[in-house]
Amino acid sequence: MSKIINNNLIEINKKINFTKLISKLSLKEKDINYIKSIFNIDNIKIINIDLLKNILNKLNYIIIEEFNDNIDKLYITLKKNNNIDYRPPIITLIGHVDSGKTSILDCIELNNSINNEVRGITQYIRSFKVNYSDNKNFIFIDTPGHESFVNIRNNCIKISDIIILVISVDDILKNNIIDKFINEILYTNLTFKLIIIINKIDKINDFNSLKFKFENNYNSIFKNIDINYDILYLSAKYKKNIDLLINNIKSKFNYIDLKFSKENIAYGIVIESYIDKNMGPTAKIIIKDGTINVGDLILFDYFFCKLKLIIDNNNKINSANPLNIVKIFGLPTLSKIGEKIIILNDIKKIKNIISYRNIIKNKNNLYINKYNDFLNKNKYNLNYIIKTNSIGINDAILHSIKEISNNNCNNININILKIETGILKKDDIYLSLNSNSELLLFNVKIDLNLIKLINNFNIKIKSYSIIYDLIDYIKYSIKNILSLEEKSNIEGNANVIKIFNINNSIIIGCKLENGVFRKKNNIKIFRKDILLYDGNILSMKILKKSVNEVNNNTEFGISINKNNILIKEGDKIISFKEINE
Ligand SMILES: Nc1nc2c(ncn2[C@@H]2O[C@H](COP(=O)(O)OP(=O)(O)OP(=O)(O)O)[C@@H](O)[C@H]2O)c(=O)[nH]1
Ligand SMILES: [Mg+2]
Repeated sequence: MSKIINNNLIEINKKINFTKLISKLSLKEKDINYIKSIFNIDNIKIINIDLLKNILNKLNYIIIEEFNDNIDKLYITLKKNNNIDYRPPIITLIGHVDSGKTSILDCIELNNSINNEVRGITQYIRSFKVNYSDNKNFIFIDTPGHESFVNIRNNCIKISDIIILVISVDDILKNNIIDKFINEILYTNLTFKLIIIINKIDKINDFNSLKFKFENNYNSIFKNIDINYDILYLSAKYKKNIDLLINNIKSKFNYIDLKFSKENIAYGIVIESYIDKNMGPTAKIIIKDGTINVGDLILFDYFFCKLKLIIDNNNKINSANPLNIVKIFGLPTLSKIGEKIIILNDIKKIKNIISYRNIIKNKNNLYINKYNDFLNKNKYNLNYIIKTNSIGINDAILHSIKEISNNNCNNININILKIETGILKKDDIYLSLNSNSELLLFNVKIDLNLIKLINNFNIKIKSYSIIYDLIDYIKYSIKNILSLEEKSNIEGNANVIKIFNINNSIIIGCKLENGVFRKKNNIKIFRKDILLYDGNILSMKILKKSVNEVNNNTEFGISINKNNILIKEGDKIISFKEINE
């Protein structure tokens, strides 16, 4: 159903009842007559979207059909001038982990930024502008190769004029890897020029046979999808054929639409997002059209701000256009990488759009929550609170976790209670305690004051500087639970609700959640994936009566002979059939 969100924001479906629409919009008689005369419609009730769009555009209404495409549509609707200036092309390098993307860009940028990265893995987007003497400027974007960063990569691909797919000689016959990246490109952008780089040619002796193998393989694929591309053979290590690459890029200038107008409504994309020590939430942006000025109102996905400061290469500037990559300040919160931004100096319009987006988001969240409730029954929960130093990392982590959840865990819930960029706070520790969650830190330091708190509460906390290690840890935790389930004939699981330490034994008050507990069972006691106890049950009682078996969600007590002070309320006990049974 189409609906009017408010007076000038309309959510429309495929067909819309025109009479109803204009009555709801309370258009003036003269406007209705105008519409009818222009579009030659008289008695029409249902009109199609395209016609409606034309009509409403003429009346200065904003039409939002698809949530994700708003900015594009707004831009097209509001764009005024024909493009007259030239902007630098945006060139994005994509390719498998370790194919050499960063090394190639290092050769181009001539500063060895690879040394600044932990183990040389790109975990953030890097973008920079190169000026050549013949006034041909390029904007390069380096993307990470790991699967987790697919969303960020897609956002970069979307705005690129030239895409460089880097393939290492080690991977040239790994069709699954190459296909994956080709698909990523093809599904997200259809108006780009493609360059394929085979990198690390210094590693092979028989160059001709390599060339033959690769080209034979991939010519056939590209023939079917009707895409032009050039293949260049490089060695970033020995800086071989870098000039060939630059010339190849320059040769493509004439075939790309690089025009923009400084007068147009400005729109662009967030390429980096982080918290600046002095200025707070900050975004690095690439502008695709128009001019942004200090004081402009800039719309992000769910918030807007007045631009306080624009910095280009450490210099304060008052306005920027597609010739600059700039940092902007004054944001109330962090934006997502890849988020599209638009300058709309109309606070009413901006608020309308944000409220519309929130309506849609809440609607979606409601469904997601319901779905999660449905899925959550009888499952193991792995709860995490994640703090990072970059919003791009958050996206990548969430993406990976989604993949893991889809593929690996039948009855394990990975619950991310919070994923946030910023320092570790007391609140995070309390949340971890109350929700039985593990704290995962990515490039976030722990303040000395908090260490005592963490130790006191026995909070499980892990620090990472490599995203893949963090993801591997989550995978490992899942594997632990799965392997337990598969191998060990689980009979039941219970929660620890109270602990009594008596002499040399420990009595654990439990509540059975699923299955049965038998006195002869072996049990394992876990806190998340950490094994605290593995052994047998000494005695089992319901109230004061000894029993051999417990079932039906009963509360019961067991004693074990080890005074394990680690066990506490909230831990999980799993009972297993005896091995020789
Ligand atoms: N032999 C050889 N090694 C290279 C070449 N180019 C890069 N390498 C090495 O390959 C490794 C990975 O290079 P990177 O440039 O970090 O690869 P990347 O594609 O940016 O990797 P991610 O950012 O993780 O996706 C490093 O150890 C480089 O020194 C080359 O032309 N020849
Ligand atoms: Mg890299």
